[in-house]
Amino acid sequence: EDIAKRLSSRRNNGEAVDNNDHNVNGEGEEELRLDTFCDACRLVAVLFSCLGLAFKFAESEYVAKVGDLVEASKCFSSLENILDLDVANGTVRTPGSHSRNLRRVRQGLDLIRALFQQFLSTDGDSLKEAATTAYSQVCAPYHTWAVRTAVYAGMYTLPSRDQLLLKLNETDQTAEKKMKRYINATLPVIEYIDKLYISRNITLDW
Ligand code: 1PZ
Repeated sequence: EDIAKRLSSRRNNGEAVDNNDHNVNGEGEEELRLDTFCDACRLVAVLFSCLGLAFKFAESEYVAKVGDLVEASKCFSSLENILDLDVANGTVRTPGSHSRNLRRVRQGLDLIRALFQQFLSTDGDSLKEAATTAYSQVCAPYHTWAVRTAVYAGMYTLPSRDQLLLKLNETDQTAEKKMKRYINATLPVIEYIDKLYISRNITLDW
């Protein structure tokens, strides 16, 4: 819930990620602050504790990438700044670069968004199915064969839907409300991040 709150309170402060925003990079537009973004990203960590051992790798990957952005936030105030630096250095897609890690974190946020959407739109007690669909849509196309295989194998170890709700200390109703808030708060931010790349002629096929 906190992540939704932080992301949406930021949106209320500035118009930079408004829905029909045509010039996110235009002069006078408010940028998304990197430290604010990182604070929100860190809150996702609670979810990992519910997924079990098989997803420890996903957790350490995500935490490492957010950690790199936290480091970067000491020198760079906005998301645009880190992209501009990597564009200038030709390191946008270089493993370990801030711009690459930002893209990965964005994919993590989007994965959770897709998972929540699956969770809300399907009945039954299978979290595996919702997670598999979400992963196939959002992350699988960009992951290596080895990673994909490991993730699909790990899906068998996921808790059931009801077990997850129990661990999160939520009911169907409270979870629905919070997941919807997350989806609504995250979508414009994801779109905003994509535009940062696209407006610099960087494709998103990686
Ligand atoms: C109840 C929720 C169930 C959801 C289950 C979905 C789990 C997805 C697991 C994804 C594993 C990613 C493993 C590692 C991928 C790396 O190859 C890439 C490449 O990084 P690079 O080459 O740039 O160094 N790393 C990432 O994509 C990092 C971020 C992925 C983490 C996503 C986690 C999302 C949160 C899951 C739900 C809490």
